[in-house]
Amino acid sequence: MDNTQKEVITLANLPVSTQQILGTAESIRMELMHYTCALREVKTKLVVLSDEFSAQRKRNPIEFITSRVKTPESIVNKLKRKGFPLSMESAVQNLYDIAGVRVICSFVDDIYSVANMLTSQDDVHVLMVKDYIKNPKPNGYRSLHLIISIPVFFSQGKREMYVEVQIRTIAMDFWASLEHDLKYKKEVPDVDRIQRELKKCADDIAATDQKMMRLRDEIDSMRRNEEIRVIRNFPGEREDYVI
Ligand code: 0O2
Repeated sequence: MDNTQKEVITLANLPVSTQQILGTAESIRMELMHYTCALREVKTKLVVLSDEFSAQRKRNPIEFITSRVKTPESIVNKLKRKGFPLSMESAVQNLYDIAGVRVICSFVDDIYSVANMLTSQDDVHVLMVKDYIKNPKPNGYRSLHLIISIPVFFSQGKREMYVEVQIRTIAMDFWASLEHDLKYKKEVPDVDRIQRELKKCADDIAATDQKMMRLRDEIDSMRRNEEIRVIRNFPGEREDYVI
């Protein structure tokens, strides 16, 4: 069963209360389809940027990309939590993370390179930037969050769609997954100690991320010196190489 089939079945089983708030299963499916298309556009932009970056610098800044459209239940919960009117129109107007893309980078500086490359495109409008790397959350959470809007062209015309882009390293993502699981586990004994230890792990991970970047720079510099040495000693061998 593919994801589209799963989505149709899930929507068919929507609780009556969710349908009363957001509309019929069919209208919800149509509305969320627009967000799926917005995700496709943003993912394509990211893949293109990653391909170009890899060709220029001979390494890939993006390890992988995941994405999701919020479920109808999660949309309703967020509207309630934030005190917004309960309707699909209100969700479209007030919730900026119905479509979410998560970009996992190799190194911390890649996060900012990817963010700059994406947000400097003239059809990408930046609404909000939350830098939880420079300003981590008290629990230790680190990630760069962008709320952007991009135009998506449908048969009835162009629509500006909001997408939340979360960009972080593999290590930050590993930490966030574990911490996220803990939030949903109601009966955790000694939760204070676990939160303290998670905070300590988050700080260790941040220090390791910095160290990995320094090591990468050292390796790059050794590689460059070796290439210069080869060109000097064997000029004819590397005619194609430009320093
Ligand atoms: P999901 O299931 O990931 O979509 P909010 O937290 O939504 O009330 P805001 O300002 O919309 O407030 O969100 P913010 O701070 O930009 O964070 C939004 C998303 O970032 C969250 O989505 C999480 O995915 C992630 N996030 C933020 N803080 C933490 C954290 O402390 N730990 C972890 N693991 N993830 C975090 P949702 O909507 O919570 O859920």
